[in-house]
Amino acid sequence: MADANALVIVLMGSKSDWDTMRQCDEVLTKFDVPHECRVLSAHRTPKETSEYVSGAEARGVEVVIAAAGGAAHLAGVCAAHTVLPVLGVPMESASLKGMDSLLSTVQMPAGIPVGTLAIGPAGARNAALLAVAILANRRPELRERLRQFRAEQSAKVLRETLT
Ligand code: RP5
Repeated sequence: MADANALVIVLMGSKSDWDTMRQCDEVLTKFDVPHECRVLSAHRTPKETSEYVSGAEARGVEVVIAAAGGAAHLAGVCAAHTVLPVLGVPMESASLKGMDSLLSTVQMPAGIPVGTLAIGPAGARNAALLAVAILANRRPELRERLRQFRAEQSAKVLRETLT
């Protein structure tokens, strides 16, 4: 999914993360945010990861989203290679239910920040929404769409009935 005009790049450490991260892709698509999703691993493809992230700013990317599970250092590695905002999404893991991913992603030493979202699907969707909010700082039409999304979400909750 390459997009020469991508404003957001979505990286994941393995194709096994895609089932969760497709939700991030769906939200960005819903907001018509040009983006691309790619599998790159901090430990399996370290050189390609550093090259890809290092070149992101020059090609116009504004936000990096990185998802990984287990000893999840992908977001931290991305943050080490760019000054763009990096949002980390901890993947739910088989052995520790994502607590390993969460702690690996969130516990960045001072100086190289990673904005860490919730474990799993909620984190995947919220990473996209937070990326939209960041982009919306300089794009009034996107901010309006974000307001509309929130209003629709509220209306849906208020329509709920319990039978
Ligand atoms: C991490 O290891 C990936 O982000 C994935 O969540 C986890 C397991 O990867 P696979 O063994 O399924 O490829 O690097």
